[in-house]
Amino acid sequence: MRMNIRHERISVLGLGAMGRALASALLEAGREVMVWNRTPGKAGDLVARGAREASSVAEAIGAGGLTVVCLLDDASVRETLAPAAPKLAGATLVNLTSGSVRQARELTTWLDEHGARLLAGGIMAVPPTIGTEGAFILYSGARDLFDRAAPVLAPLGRPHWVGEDPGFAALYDMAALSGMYGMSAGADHALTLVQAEGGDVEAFKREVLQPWMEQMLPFMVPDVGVHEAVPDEFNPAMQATGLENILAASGEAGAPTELGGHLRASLWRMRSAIR
Ligand code: FVH
Repeated sequence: MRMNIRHERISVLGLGAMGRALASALLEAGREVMVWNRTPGKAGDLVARGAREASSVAEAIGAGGLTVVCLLDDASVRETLAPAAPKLAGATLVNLTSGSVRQARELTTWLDEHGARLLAGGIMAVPPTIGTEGAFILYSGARDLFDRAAPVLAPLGRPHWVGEDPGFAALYDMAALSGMYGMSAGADHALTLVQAEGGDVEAFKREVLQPWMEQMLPFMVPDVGVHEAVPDEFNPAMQATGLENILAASGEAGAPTELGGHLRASLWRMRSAIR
């Protein structure tokens, strides 16, 4: 059984945009890197920089260190690992493929049945920011595993453990993405509204929207559904009325009005609850 993580050695399964960025950052940090990708021909520059290319998944997993998995989705992870199942005993896998809470828990169980351990992950970065100061990676799973793996993985981005439950990295990853997409949707709606009324979209974006969003970020109400957590300065009636104004202005301009639907319901619910 390979129970010790050899800190200098790491395999990366998957050489898409993210897998290549991960392998590159690990090489940069002086790790001994082995790579594998379903479609050959993507390892060229990494090999030129010192990576070794595995001819099979089993070879990459058997190389002796951590195996980072970064594929398209859970189905591709299962498809990739299944043929190597007999070789999994004693291996430690770090799955940085995006997926759901249930998928992370089920993968942990499946690996456990094959004598392998999983540290589940969620990447809070994009390929060009891997290894840069702002990048961080969520991990969940056994704390001892995280403590041993974190120094090996640190060159990818600040390691941040979010709990023993293997599903929690996926949970926080998805929730954070939801917040990001909400902001993007809000920004997109704002620009649509300005454009619909003939405003200068570029100037609005640069001079108003961006500084406004930056100023407001620290004041975002984390969960408008949790009534006990409503801060004093957050008056739900005022917020709900403000949102109604935005929706009315959008309707007048012919811009979409669906965006605030979920928030509108939450705000009015909150208003009734604290009346
Ligand atoms: N790129 C990003 O900005 C985000 C940032 C946050 C985290 N995500 C997640 O990272 C996973 C990989 O994303 P990616 O950007 O590397 O994705 P692609 O460039 O499309 O590469 C996909 C790799 O997956 C391989 N693959 C696909 N299907 C299979 C399969 N059935 N069996 C084996 N491998 C498979 C693919 O191989 P190939 O097509 O070259 O043969 C690529 O290596 C992802 O979960 C993001 O959500 C990235």
